Amino acid sequence: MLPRFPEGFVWGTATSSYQIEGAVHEDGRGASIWDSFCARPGAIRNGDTADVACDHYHRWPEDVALMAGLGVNAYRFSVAWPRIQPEGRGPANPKGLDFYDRLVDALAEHGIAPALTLYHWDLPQALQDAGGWMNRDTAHRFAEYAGLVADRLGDRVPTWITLNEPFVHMTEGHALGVHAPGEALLLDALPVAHHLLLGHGLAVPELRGRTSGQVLITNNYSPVWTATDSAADRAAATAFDALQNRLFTDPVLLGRYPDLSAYGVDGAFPFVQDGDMNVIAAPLDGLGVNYYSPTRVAAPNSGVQSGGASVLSEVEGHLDGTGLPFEDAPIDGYPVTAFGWPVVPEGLREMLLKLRDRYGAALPPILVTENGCSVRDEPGRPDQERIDFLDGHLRALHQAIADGVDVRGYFVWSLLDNFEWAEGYEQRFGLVHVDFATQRRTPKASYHWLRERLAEYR
Ligand code: PNW
Repeated sequence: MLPRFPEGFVWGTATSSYQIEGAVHEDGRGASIWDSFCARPGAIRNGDTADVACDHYHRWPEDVALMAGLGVNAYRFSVAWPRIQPEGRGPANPKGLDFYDRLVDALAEHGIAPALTLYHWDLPQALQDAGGWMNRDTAHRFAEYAGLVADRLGDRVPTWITLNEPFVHMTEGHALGVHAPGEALLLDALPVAHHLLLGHGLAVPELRGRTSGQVLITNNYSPVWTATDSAADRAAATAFDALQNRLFTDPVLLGRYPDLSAYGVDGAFPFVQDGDMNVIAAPLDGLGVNYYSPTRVAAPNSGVQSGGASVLSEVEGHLDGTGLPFEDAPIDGYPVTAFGWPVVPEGLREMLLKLRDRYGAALPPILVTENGCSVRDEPGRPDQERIDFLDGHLRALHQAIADGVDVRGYFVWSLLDNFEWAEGYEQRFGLVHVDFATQRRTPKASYHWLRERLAEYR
């Protein structure tokens, strides 16, 4: 039996538009950068695309019923910007809004509170053609889009998340080129970080004017461990921590960029204009925390074997010779997921305590907006690994709450097996199995386990 969580705790599952919806040509949806990226030969494992994905665009009533059966009281999903503004600008496409309108109402009928993410990486291709997030104008386009969505749904959505994991979007999409839009700019991608943050900051007042819901940003966090206690390895860990855990949080909570001098960046960013940092630091009602695993780093050229679990290890080959001030180091002694990510439940508690210690009174209440693991899909393989993962992380989370961290909710990534970006359909994160040939959904053992746990709270 799990320890008891506070009264009113938010329990949910999470998904994102591009990973589940499919129906990429329907009801006036425009192209997104992920449609283009998937069409690049070799970009996605097995040549998979998300043209159909989980066909959630048509099967959403069944998916809502699955959540109702699970007993969650919240659902985190994202809106596909190209459904709302097919060209990334101009008036809203009513059919695009209608889809989310119906979804939100159906959720309400089952007592499931929507947590709406405005941007989970699916930029309209038309905006990419105009420079994408390298172009400052995209930040203004994002704020306009946020207003259009809130015009329609502001009265019924209690939780708004501006951006999902801008760190991964910047790094994998714009610095390393393994995600859409497939740009490999390395540190020259820094303007992307600023324009994403500016878009977030500009969107906040647009939302405030149209909803009384809470407004958050979601970042992915990873406690950074140092390979050894040497001064060089500790410096490497500090440098990576600034990138992974601070670049998208310090500006939002403290109104300034972290020290990036280890990267040869002096902080006089030419792309920062007067007043930007005030816009970016608009007060928030909460912070979304996605947690998967810790990262272990060493000083560059220390010859350590890769094998950690992070943006870093996933793209290790891309880092050779880049002159970055850190190197990925393996984390041994823990079970690993199908992705190869080590399972370190206490890392969630460690990260939450670090956030509290680092930001103190500037840290708003936390929602854990993603946590979960991929398990190999083998006939007869029990889903015990996911059960153990969730059980361990929920215990660590409970401990962090007992330590005094103000955590208000927890969302499992993910409701369904889905399109796992560059990994295609091979990595299965779902509580519910999806047979992509037939679209048949089958709840896994972890779904039933979580349903029983949630029933204990009712
Ligand atoms: C998140 N890392 O991405 C995303 O928000 C989801 O869309 C995704 O499906 C999920 O996690 C599982 O991957 C991440 O390398 C991508 O540390 C990479 C990392 C972490 C999160």
